[in-house]
Amino acid sequence: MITLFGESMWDSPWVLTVFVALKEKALDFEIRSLDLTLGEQSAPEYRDASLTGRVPAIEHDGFVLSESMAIVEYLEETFSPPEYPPLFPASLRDRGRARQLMAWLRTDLGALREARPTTSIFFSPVTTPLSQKAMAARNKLVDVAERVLPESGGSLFDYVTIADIDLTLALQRLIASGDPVPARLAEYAAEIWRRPSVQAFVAQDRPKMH
Ligand SMILES: N[C@@H](CCC(=O)N[C@@H](CS)C(=O)NCC(=O)O)C(=O)O
Repeated sequence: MITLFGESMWDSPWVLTVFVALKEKALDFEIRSLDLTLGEQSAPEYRDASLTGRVPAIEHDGFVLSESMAIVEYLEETFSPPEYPPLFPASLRDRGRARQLMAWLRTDLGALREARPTTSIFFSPVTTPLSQKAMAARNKLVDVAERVLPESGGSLFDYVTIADIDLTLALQRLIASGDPVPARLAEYAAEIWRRPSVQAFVAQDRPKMH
């Protein structure tokens, strides 16, 4: 049995990654949504079990793990291909590249994440123009995406992987608020966003006001 610990606003990009990973693997899981505004992540029971007191975390047969990258790696190795659908690409180098992109998207582009928080995707767009710093981050994201995505279209690697989900979420930060995104990237992001696993996250009930 697997439990996903998420958050009640349903706008965490890292919960999205794990939710989609579980869906793509077609695993049964239940969801426990913590209210971060009430500090439920810091309640002793959750903090002790998760170690870090952050979401996402999963519990699998009594084992609790937080940090989205660690979780998707754990899921890939526990529910491994070919029995279960893969989350990562097949070749060693492609897997390296996928992990590189995922690590990068978690640690860089801070100005863009601040200017275009995920509330702009799941609640309401931001109308303020991008600052110089946020624009520089936007340019870097677009440049990297253009270089790693095949010009002929399609996903990052031979099939859609969890790295495509993270890259798409980053591009959605721009798309949702009408910031300029090259057509090729917008089409890619729209296609990934239409996946049932992603749409299941988008369709979750959210409080009306943020
Ligand atoms: N590096 C972590 C980031 C997790 C994270 O930032 N979680 C936020 C929600 S998006 C959180 O739990 N915030 C509450 C807190 O830190 O107290 C991951 O990839 O899982």
